[in-house]
Amino acid sequence: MDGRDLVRSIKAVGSAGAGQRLRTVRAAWRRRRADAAGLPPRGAERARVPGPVRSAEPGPGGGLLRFDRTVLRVTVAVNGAVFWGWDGAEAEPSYALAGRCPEPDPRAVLEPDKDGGWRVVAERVTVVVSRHGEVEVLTPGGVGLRRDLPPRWWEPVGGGPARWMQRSEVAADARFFGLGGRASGPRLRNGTYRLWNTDPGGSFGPDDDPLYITMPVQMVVADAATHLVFHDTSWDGAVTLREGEEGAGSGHDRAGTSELRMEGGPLRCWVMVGTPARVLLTWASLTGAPALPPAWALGHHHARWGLGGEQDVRRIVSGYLDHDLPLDAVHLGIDHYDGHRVFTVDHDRFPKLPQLAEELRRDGVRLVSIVDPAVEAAVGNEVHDSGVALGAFVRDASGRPVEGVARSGEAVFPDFTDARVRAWWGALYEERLAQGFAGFWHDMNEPTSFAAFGEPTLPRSARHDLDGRGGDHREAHNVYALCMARAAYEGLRELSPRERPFVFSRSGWAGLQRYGGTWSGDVATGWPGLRASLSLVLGLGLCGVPYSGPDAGGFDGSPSPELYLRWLQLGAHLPLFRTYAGARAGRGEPWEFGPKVLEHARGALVERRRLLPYFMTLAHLARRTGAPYVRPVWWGAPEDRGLRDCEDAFLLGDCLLVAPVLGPGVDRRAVQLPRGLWYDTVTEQVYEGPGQVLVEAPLSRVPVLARAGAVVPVRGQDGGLELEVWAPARGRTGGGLVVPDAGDGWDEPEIERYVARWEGGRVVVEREGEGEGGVSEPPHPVRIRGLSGTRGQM
Ligand code: NBV
Repeated sequence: MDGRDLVRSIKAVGSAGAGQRLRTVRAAWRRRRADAAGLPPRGAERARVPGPVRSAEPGPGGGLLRFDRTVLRVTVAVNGAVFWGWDGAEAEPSYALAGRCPEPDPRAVLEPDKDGGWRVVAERVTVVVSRHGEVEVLTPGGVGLRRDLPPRWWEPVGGGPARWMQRSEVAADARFFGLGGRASGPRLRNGTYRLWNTDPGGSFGPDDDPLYITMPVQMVVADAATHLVFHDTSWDGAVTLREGEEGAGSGHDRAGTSELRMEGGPLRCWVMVGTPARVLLTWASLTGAPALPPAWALGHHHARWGLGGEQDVRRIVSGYLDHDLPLDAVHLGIDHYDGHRVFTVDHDRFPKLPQLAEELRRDGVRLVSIVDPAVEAAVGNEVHDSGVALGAFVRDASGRPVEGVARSGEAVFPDFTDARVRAWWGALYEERLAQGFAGFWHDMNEPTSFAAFGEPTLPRSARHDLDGRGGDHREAHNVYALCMARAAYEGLRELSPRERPFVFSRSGWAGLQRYGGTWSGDVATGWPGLRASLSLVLGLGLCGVPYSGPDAGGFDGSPSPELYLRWLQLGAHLPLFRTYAGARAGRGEPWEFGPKVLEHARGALVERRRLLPYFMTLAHLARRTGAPYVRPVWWGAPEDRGLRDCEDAFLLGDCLLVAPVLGPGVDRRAVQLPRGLWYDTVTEQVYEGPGQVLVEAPLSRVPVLARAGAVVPVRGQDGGLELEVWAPARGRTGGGLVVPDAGDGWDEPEIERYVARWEGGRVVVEREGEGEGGVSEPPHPVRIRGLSGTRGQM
């Protein structure tokens, strides 16, 4: 075990009682024994490289290249993405892909290239394979974006999965993003990033890596183009990144490098090229559209570990009402379970949960339930017994259910990679719906099993169904939570067909967005934690998971009033907006931090409610286009290198730029602006980008700037939809999309398109595509802002 594992286990187990501690010692031994018996030792290995190419076999969208010691399949799909798989690997089966793999592009043809190599020329990308198996991806204009050197394999002499390594080079100016949720980003610095979903145990800060969601998805942003590369294998691995260096005109640039080492699994990858928006559109067409949350899930949530009981929930809700603070959901954690057992209720403390849920719903507040995958291993526990009858739990190599440890004690773990188990588990949410819960918070699903030493998860030798293929935990681990989310999503679709499922999950993998979102997990209370929580949201969005947000206030401590407020102000501008109170902290309610914080927190909460139609529009656009709500400031101008390195601000959709305060004692801050005119949404001062400007950031708010010409749908005083339109620059037009949403259900709303332009001395806003001349009066009240035109300090 490495030092980090030890620290993790001590942190995770530290607070437990003597009985639990003993269980974790026993479980750690069991785990070790299971792996010793169930996993053959690695032994001697044979190294292999492709060798020279021998022949080519053109096929739809590309073809097969036969090398001395391997076969390479290259295919360009109709969505413009390129797939290649070594050793003949095909794109399916895959846990990342949504449904069927896209058809090959019939126009893309394999043809001979120079020096005995081959190439496939397609509309958006050219792929060149050298005769020794180097694979290069170029823009249609012929600029190189990525060069993969011939891969290497190490095969156990006695048979078994081969380890492999793929080294790639990217442009000297390229920057790396993604790899799932990383706390030190969003720009990924030089270093090694492990690909193994991990509960850091206790809380984490910017230096902790890996965390709950890892995925072999890199977004690489360079002057020539942006590309996303996905190595479709769920095995344990690590990526070492090194940014390149430019030789300042000397012509001696050093390329950036990425070196991926995997413990097993197919060596196959997808690459998509274009603008960031185009790349994520292609990615979403491959891995699935992000699930649409119900409107209430875009409101304000409050969670507390250590809830007393129903009275405590009522106290929280009336606290919000009495202080005139918007609240949309309260989350019940493991302490509402009976003895920490999933799908149960502690009836002493929550005697009438369905009634409570009903009452709260009348006040517009939903209840969200935590759901842990671990099932107490006790005969008489209904979930356990029905699971045993089905053979639902993960087994060891000798066929016995693997016993780990969870809060409830000794526990077994459903094998979500088995379709029958997913159906059984999904049906269990009926009990939750009957209790009145409207949403689901998946926790501990890396999966975490407490252990006194070693990794706090299942043994690597544990057997999984892997949808009929059969395999072990080395392959199933990283997709465990993804499959759990699928089970919940599909179960809820059946149980409650008229409602949009609301599921968010601590762990996950590529494709998680199909079923729901995620949150920061146990981010450490402190300013570094606040910064880390923004990094996670940005990075996950670039990997195709657009719905996430931090636990405002942090997981493990009592934030200072200032930190709490700044975190809340950040959260108010992120998709999942949840305040959180840890087990040993205060209650994390806005009125706990004094009258000044209360007043400013109210400002942030009210503003979030006002922006709800905008968030809903962004949710619809994410579903249709894969574009995250929260985007790095370089989103529309990835070639602007100054923006590429900016990590302390973000774009919220096309209209707003949010510059959160990430440190103490701040009352103004520098903001890196993309090109164009931007209005401070409070003072209406106007700034011109590109460039850096200084804006006011008093304790009462974080700076939010609106792009000139933006049409922002907001909630008016009467609750109806209004258009807040920011005057376009003189001589220019503006506009935007609005998606009016019914709040829940599956009716497809019509997308409204608006255009804003100057007519004489006034700004006119029209709806496009309707009425005479193809335009009509907007069906919503319009408020024009930014007419004063005062120039801000540059
Ligand atoms: O359910 C308790 C906590 C939860 O509040 C938190 O959000 C999770 O990330 N949970 C972790 C379990 C912690 C067990 C040590």
